[in-house]
Amino acid sequence: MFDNFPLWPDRASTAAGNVDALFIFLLIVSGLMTALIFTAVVYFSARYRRRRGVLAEQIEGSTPLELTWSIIPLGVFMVIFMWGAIVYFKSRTPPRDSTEVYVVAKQWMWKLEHAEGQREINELHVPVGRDVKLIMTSQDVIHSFFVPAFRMKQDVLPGRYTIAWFRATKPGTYHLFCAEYCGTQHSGMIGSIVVMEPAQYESWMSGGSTGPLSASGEKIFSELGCVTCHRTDTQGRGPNLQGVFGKPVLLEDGRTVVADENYVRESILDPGAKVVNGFKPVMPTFQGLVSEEQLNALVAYVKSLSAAGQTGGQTANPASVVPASSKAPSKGSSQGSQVQ
Ligand code: HEC
Ligand SMILES: [Cu+2]
Repeated sequence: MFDNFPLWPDRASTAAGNVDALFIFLLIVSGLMTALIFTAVVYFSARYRRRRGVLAEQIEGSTPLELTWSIIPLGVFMVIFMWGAIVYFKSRTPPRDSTEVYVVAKQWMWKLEHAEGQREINELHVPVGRDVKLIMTSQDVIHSFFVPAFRMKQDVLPGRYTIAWFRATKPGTYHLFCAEYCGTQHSGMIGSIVVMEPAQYESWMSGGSTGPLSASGEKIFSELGCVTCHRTDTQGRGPNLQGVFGKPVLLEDGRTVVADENYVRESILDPGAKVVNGFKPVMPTFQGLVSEEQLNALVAYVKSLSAAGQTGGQTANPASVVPASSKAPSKGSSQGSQVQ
């Protein structure tokens, strides 16, 4: 009977079960509360209805009663809060070593670019069981990347990166929607996520790549003259970018920031916003000179300069919800020369 009327979308990611469990819990708690209130309303209206000759008794309050109805809800709300926070932080923190996909949204399509080089439009192929990190930005207005089967929805904003991630658990084809009204053809801004068995995915991957994104980034890096200042020794006018990504950077004004995707992006578009300690603010802005795709390639390239040995790139703070501090990579070489 419910074949054409599913109560839930497919559960096809590791997050789906967690989100649903919390949702069902909220439903049960609200349902019980509603039932309790309704029963009380009906019972009290019968039991204490107005009767001839009976005067209402004045009650001065009851400490035990008030404590009870304060403490029990507090407990319930703390459970909801903790549970919600756990599910939220899990969904906000891409695991290290995720496969990376750059997403550029525009009216009215999704452009997807795998770090390995494959480009797709309105379709994203991913393997089952692998963590996939999405590094997303918009070329025009605000969009939102929504995959109901993964219980994943993240706004995609112009001028910055937002991060999302998922691990698909079931092969299949799932809907991708834009969930933020973005103009007349918003409803047509749809696509699909194709989840494949690893072997199938490998053979899909081997077809038609133009080489890794970081390689195109390297090309742009020399074409735009970044190499003249950012050399691989200490003689350049700008910092050596090797090992910078994912590490804390000490700034001129004494602040320390983690070099995540948004930091690299800002360094290119608005170099004066965060000046690296010990350097002059001589870097020109590249605002208007690079497309979103080129920016993604440059970010991928800068990231690849830190990838040797270990992937340093997985520490970006999604949507800047967590202060950077202790999340910085902790292994051996993390104390770069720019850190005190
Ligand atoms: C005229 C020299 C010059 C050019 C050209 C230049 N930069 Fe820079 N860059 C600098 C300097 C100086 C700094 C450090 C001061 C600052 O943060 O503004 C810097 C900082 C950076 C940072 C932050 C580095 C860190 O250690 O935190 C990144 C990333 C960066 N540049 C990328 C680029 C890219 C990509 C290009 C090419 C599109 C480029 N730069 C072109 C001089 C340059
Ligand atoms: Cu949209």
